[in-house]
Amino acid sequence: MKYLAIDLGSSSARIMLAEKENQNITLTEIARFPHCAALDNAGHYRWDIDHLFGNIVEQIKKTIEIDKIASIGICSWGVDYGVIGDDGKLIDMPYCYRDARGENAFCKLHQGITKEDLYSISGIYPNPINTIYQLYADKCEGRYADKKVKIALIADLLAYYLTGNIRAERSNASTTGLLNVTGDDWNYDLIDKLGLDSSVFPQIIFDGQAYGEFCNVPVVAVGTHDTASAIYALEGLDSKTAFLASGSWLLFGKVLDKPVCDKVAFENKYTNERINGGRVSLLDNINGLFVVQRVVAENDLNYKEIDEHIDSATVLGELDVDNLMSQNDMTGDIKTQLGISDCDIYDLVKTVYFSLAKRVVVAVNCLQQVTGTKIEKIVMTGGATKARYFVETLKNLSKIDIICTKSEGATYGNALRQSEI
Ligand code: LFR
Repeated sequence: MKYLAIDLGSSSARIMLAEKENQNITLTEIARFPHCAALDNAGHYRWDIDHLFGNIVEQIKKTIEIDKIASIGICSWGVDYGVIGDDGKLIDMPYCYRDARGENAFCKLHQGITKEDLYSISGIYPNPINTIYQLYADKCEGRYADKKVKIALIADLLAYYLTGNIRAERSNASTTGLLNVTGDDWNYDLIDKLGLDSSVFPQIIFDGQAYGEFCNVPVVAVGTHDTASAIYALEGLDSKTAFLASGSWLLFGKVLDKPVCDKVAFENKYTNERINGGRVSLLDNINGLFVVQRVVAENDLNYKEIDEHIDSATVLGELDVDNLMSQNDMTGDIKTQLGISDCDIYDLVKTVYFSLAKRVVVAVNCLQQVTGTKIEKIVMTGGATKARYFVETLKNLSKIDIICTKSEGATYGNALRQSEI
């Protein structure tokens, strides 16, 4: 059987053909599109979704003409959404969660409800990137006040483009911060309390259900949040084993049956997202390879050269990686944190990897406190599995066994879920 797994990451989107034979899944890359958010005329970061989806749909059409495909599954980065008008069209291009409007709305929203209360209602740690703040910003700006609209998170939006049906798969919907803590539906009390329009939220569906069809091929819901699919691909996640799903972010945590939203979890900033089958990933959302990607782009570096220089480079100090979010001068921000005006660029890159590893070690200690269980193993997936120095440093600093698995974890988990339907 063959499946199409579409994995929309926030720095690159991939389409892979997955083939299952004797319980083994092999992935063949059909297309990959690097992309990024860009400033609009009003100075806001938005995604050029029409362009990205146009390319993807073209590739899907080509593939299903040639191969017999059993189903199509889509996963994407979380929290961002498109707003669809009653003519069925996107009202405008989706905002990027890195845009400053989330921060502004965060302050306003918490004038009316405390972070602690919000956390106990949804289990989601209050993070300015979350959809709840973006929707609150929409409300305050009157963005679609006079229109009848629906919202669709990015994976659901592509599924809508393909099938004409607007749904919200649970795992990605949990990243909005607007689901019940039980994870089964939107929390309409919270939605009302915030003054949001409850009619914009689509029907919730679960992984394994279908959105509809595209050219007679079923479009099925996998864990549509890329983190959920990445975790689904991992084996051996027992009570002493944590996961580290890496990409633009480092998602470090544990899989549980129920959310933990007590004081200790709140103080340690652990969030309870939903994954396949309604289980919970209790995780810390740590800034990740985005920092390295920005430095690479700004200094015209490449990863092969980084790998060649990194052993002889020097760590210049420890960075506060949680505060490295710049989209246009990451290198400058790092130097400012280090209190230097000039340095060897490979020293700077090594310092970033070192600081990211240190930050994960902090998260390990916090997770142990939150769950009361010692972590003995970390199973890693995603791009950082290829960053040799990062993995070695994490191993040395944490003194924990690190198992590196697939670098394309989300795509694999997406295909795996399809193959079980
Ligand atoms: C990873 C991820 C994280 C989410 C961030 C923004 O790709 O989906 O889980 O916090 O991107 O959506």
